[in-house]
Amino acid sequence: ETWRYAFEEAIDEVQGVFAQQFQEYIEANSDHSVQLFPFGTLGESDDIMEQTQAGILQFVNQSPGFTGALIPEAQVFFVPYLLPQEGEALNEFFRTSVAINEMFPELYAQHGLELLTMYPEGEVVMTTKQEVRSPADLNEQNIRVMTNPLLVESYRAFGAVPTPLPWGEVYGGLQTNMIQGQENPMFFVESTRMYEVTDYITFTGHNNFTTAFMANKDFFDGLSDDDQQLVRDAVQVAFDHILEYQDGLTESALETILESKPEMQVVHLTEEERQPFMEAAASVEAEFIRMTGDSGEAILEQMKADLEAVTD
Ligand code: 6CS
Repeated sequence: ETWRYAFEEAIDEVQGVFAQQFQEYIEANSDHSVQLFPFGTLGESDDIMEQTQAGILQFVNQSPGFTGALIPEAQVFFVPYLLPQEGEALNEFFRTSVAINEMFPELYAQHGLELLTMYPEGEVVMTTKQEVRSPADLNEQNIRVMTNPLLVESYRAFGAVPTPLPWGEVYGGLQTNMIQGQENPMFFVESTRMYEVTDYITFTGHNNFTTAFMANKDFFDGLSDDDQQLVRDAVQVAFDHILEYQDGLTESALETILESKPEMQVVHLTEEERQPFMEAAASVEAEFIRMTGDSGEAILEQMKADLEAVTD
């Protein structure tokens, strides 16, 4: 049997590396084959999610940045300064989190999706046309965000004019100055050449980029026990590989950017400069609870407990 698997990035970007590892494991350990559909081959992120829910695709990688409209609780990943940016504690959090490994699968299941894993894609940085040292610097700047109501709320709280757009419109939007900035992990800033159309990279420390890998639930439930185990084993192998693969990736991507564009300005906000952004985060957390009620609050509390367990 051939399984169809779409993701939101190119074949050599993080989601593509994960997908290739999954494919390799499945094909080496069974008679199944996996057909991979990188970004652009089947449409935008929302399109590949619809195709998976409809059963046209068996597997999809979609970041919570686009799942927020479908599963409001998934927006928890956009409460600023909740997750550590990178590092062993963050990896351990993804491995052990009760919120991720037990609570979220139930929510995804309500939408016909078998959540198989979530994994980090690196510290989120802002890339902008103007220097950003404070929320005041973002005033009247159109900053592109993924189509996620809470992420919109974050950038509003950060002082910007948030502009939700699908990925395919970002490079052109920066080129034509419709938007003046965006946020993404460094590897993606490099691979998609965001640095060509922005002049500043700012480490604000407000987040890590989280993504999620899932299957169509009817398809998954219909698999034999052996095939379900095969899929889970492949996910485990790909998960371990993708964490190892990303070790040092932010740094090496930044080096590549600076080789291509030495005049790119790189700003690390100081603790003091981060303060107003951290203060803005409190209102975003309150908004998350307002949007998602008891269910969201329970997830948020569990995530905090999960984080505490790995940072002690
Ligand atoms: O910003 C985005 O829309 C994209 N960013 C990453 C790192 N992966 C996929 C997503 O579409």
